[in-house]
Amino acid sequence: MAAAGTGPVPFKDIDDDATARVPPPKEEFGDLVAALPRKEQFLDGRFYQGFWLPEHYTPGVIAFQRRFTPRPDDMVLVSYPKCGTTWLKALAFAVMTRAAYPAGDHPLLRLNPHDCIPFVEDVFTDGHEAKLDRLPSPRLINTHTPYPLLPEGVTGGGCKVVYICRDPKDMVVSLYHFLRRLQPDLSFADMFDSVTDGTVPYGPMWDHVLGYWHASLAHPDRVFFLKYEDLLQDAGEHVRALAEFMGRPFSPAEEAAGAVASVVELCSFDKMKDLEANKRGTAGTYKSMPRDAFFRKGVAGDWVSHMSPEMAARLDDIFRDKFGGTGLTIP
Ligand code: PAP
Repeated sequence: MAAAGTGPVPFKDIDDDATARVPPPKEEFGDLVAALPRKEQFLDGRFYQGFWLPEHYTPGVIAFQRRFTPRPDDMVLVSYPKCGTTWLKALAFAVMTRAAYPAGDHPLLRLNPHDCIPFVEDVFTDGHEAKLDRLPSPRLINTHTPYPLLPEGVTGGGCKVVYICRDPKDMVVSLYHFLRRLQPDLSFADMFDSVTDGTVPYGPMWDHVLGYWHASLAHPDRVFFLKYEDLLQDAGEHVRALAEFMGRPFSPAEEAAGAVASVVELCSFDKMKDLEANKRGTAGTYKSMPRDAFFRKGVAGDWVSHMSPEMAARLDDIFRDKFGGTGLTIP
């Protein structure tokens, strides 16, 4: 049963014990997944409907695709991994809840952004999807699912979608450092190759980005496209646009009171990195990551310290070629 509309509230604050679990979809979709092409790599992949999904999450993505029905005021936050997921989750949650909490008592001060907004892949893979029904509206949910694999109710216009992407060179460096926290002997060259040949988790990355880019051009009223680098350059401007898109524009009184700057400050890299909630413990249920792994450098252009100019040019050439004629550029 859908909960009444007093959201968004942090997903972590929904009572686990009161929520029935369904059997994890690993068994239900086991035969389907076993028949898919497989690649063994740093995160083993399965090729499903044109994309290399992490094998562990493939049944969960299929369950999401087949079973999720959006509410009209849902907001699905989508990212390519390591392209600004955590930041977007924090900003969207802060925008939507800015009037609900007294200054100094915001959930983002005690909870990691991933605890506030559920990651669909974890939720469905763990058989915990009924917990989504208990979230009061409007709900914010997050996924890395490629556009063509989204539930029909979402692509058909049943709710809004926000997407964030990033320079692929910085994405691969960020992914490398992230996964190295659990696999210290990870090879940067192998990871780089998987980006260029499209087998990286959720890849090909160019098709992931283009799916959302084209959707945002076709349906600007319901698909909002953001770039990490643009947020870095002028967070306030993009937070205003995000709030407008989400149906919660900042009023002149809020503008005068500095509400935009407050949201930007609450979600800033330096502020978030320093919070206890983001320093200790783990986030995610699959390969639980130390929370601090989500806050590394938070800059654009760090690829220069990991990639030769030849590698960078190779990646740029591939993406320029794929994005050619679409109006989409890489930073
Ligand atoms: P995910 O897709 O696995 O959830 P995601 O949040 O997209 O991860 O990636 C983390 C990146 O965002 C890190 O980039 P880096 O490795 O190049 O440093 C992280 O530092 C950056 N990041 C996290 N929070 C913020 C923030 N508040 N502002 C700017 N960048 C951030």
